[in-house]
Amino acid sequence: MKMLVAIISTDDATSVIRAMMESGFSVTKLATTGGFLRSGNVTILIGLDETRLDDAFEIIRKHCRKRKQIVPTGTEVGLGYYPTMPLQVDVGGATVFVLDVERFEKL
Ligand code: 2BA
Repeated sequence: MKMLVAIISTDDATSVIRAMMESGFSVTKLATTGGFLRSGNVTILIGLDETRLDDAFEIIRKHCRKRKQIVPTGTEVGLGYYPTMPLQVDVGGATVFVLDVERFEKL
């Protein structure tokens, strides 16, 4: 068994989670905050059989669009850095980790 941890944009979360549920995945949604932009994103946890990893990746690819975001001057990003010019960053897509699950039980 694997644990898929995906950090996705809040804007994409509803459609990703709906598609995951329709495909039979169990999903836990966490409200999280990115360290750089300090704005909300969503982390989803999905425990799944290894054979279904490709299905899950396909859903994430289909529903998570990459987009540009402008960070205005005077906004704190990273470790106390305030850009003096508007900063363009890529957001969206997804950051995905796949972890081995040592043991899984529902008690
Ligand atoms: P944030 O840390 O808020 O980062 C948002 C986006 O800002 C990043 O998108 C990246 O395009 C940009 N960015 C991040 N650090 C930067 C820097 N030092 N200089 C310039 N631009 C920078 P993504 O890379 O797609 O990451 C989206 C979110 O995924 C991140 O939000 C963070 O919450 C999470 N994340 C990304 N990589 C991670 C990792 N290795 N471990 C844990 N969380 C991660």
